[in-house]
Order: sequence, then structure tokens, then C-alpha cells
Amino acid sequence: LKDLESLRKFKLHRILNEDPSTHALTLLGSFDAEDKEGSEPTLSILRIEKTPLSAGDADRLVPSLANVRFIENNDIYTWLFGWLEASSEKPDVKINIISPATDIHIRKYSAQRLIVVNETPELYERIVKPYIAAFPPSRTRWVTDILTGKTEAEKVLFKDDCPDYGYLILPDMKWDLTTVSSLYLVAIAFSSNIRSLRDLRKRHLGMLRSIKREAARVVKERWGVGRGGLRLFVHYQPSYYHFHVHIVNANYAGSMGMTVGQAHLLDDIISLLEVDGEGDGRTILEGMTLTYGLGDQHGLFTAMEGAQDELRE
Ligand code: M7G
Repeated sequence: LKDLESLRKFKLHRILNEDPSTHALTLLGSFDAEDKEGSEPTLSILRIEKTPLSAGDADRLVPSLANVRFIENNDIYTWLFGWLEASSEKPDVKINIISPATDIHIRKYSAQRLIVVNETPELYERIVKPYIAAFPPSRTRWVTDILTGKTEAEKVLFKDDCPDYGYLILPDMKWDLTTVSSLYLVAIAFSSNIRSLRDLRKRHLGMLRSIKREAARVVKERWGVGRGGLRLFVHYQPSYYHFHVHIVNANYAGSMGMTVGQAHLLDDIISLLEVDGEGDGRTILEGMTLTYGLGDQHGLFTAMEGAQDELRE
């Protein structure tokens, strides 16, 4: 099995696994030249994985694009499909562009060292709240444009336009809109008052339960993903401080941002608010210490790293 000729004898019996996160297909089949009468074929497993892009490709990747197809544009964000060979039916790459990119974007997308920090309610008040408040509204213009129907309007899958507790569901920019095994949608609240999960109150329970219910319904109707097939979570820290819920195929394990600490299951958040006895006073989510990984390029890194030493003293 060392050359093209012998590999081409492969007869597919069935697909064992489709794994979009490693860009791999694992197939069961046989290389037997011809089926011998009455004898079972020798079974073989063939795993084909797209080789990773590396720094060495940086110079030649864009020039080697044979074709692109625009998918969507929102504010400074644009995403497209790309072909390395014009003749292939399916695109070879997905391209995301941020232009013009701010310093925050450049830092967010740079490789960085993580440390795990404990954010006590006191550190939230002193460091994180002012940090969130200092973001200019332009940072979430893409969100406002979706909510007002200025962009991505034809992609919206569900909409409840109540200003305080309404939200809409649409495909996330990360998704290729096709591969169900890596399905990725996002639910965005209409209210801009919920900056992060720390701001959730018992009164938001109806909206959170509704997101869970409608996401399941839409995904079942459109893509046939059944009960238990979705993982819904909220990031802390998120990149954008306008409340949104990530809606992802439960079997898609490889996505960035599903790391323990950063991703909080929507069901757990609902449950915490349900057991919370405080009504609309200080809720569990406001009062608890949240622990997460913070990259050394994150805007909170220096302040939070310094504060960790204080916590230990
Ligand atoms: P996040 O938890 O704030 O940050 O999630 P992350 O980007 O670090 O995960 C924001 C989510 O919104 C991400 O899943 C993004 O892919 C998605 N997203 C960001 N932008 C700018 C857009 C956009 O313009 N359109 C859509 N549909 N999704 C977006």
C-alpha cells in the first residue's frame, strides 16, 4: 500500500467518522483486488486528514487562491470560501477577514500564553466592570447591524423582537453554513443591558429557556439534529460584551472557545438562576468567583495578573 495505484483499489464499505475539527474522514473498506467467492474481505481502516497550514505557507497561500466566493459581510468582518484549484467542486478553505483590524483584534488573534485567574466579585467590580464600560459602541456595531436588520437579515432563523427579553438566532460567522457536524449558530439578545453572564438575573430565565427551546426546534426542523444534539454555552470572558449564546453541534468537540473555564453551559446558568434565592438582588452569578484562562495579550491580563498576587497574599 505504498503507491497511488494500490491505494486506488480501496473499496468503501462505510464511513466510521466525519470529524470537521481535525478535517478528517475515517473510512472502513477493503483493498482486496476482487471479492473472493464466499470469503469475507479483509477490512481496512483508512483515515484521511487534510494537512495543517503552517507558517511556511504564509507567503504563497493568498497568491495561490484560484477562486473565492463571498459568503457574508458585516461591518469590518467579511467571510468567504476559497478554492486552491478552480476545478474542485467544494471549497478548500474558508477565509475570514477583519479590515480594518483594531489593536484588540490583532491581540486577540495572536498566539499567546494563558494563565488561569480567579475573578472574585470584588475584582469584577474594580477591574472588569470598568474595562467593559470603556469599550466604544463601535466594537459591537456588527451586533447592532444584525439586530436592526441592516446586515445578515436573510440569515436570521428565529426572531422574538421584545426589546427587553427578545433575541434572534442566526448562523455564526465561524460556520460554513453546510457541514452539520460542525453546526454553529449564535443567539443574540436585543437588550444591550446584559454585558456578560454576570448581569443575568432571574427575570432573564424566560429568555434563556426560550433560546434553548427555539434553538432545538430550528435545528431539528432545518438540519434534522435531534434531542440532545446541541451544546449551548456562554463565554466568560467573551470577546463582545453584548449578551449572546453559542449554539453548537454537541458532537463538535474541537472548536476553540469550548475550553473549560471560558464556556459556561446555558443549562448550568439556567439552573444557577433557578436555585438562586435572591430575587433581583445580588445573584449567584454576580456573587461567585469565576475562574478562567486569560491570554497575555488580553486587555485584562496585566491588571488581573497583578490582582492574583494580592489574592494569594
Ligand atoms: P464571543 O464569545 O464574544 O467571542 O462570541 P469569540 O469570538 O472569542 O468566541 C462572539 C461570537 O460571534 C463568535 O462565535 C463569533 O464567531 C461570532 N461573530 C462575530 N462576528 C463579528 C460576527 C458577525 O459579524 N456575524 C455573525 N453571524 N457572527 C459573528
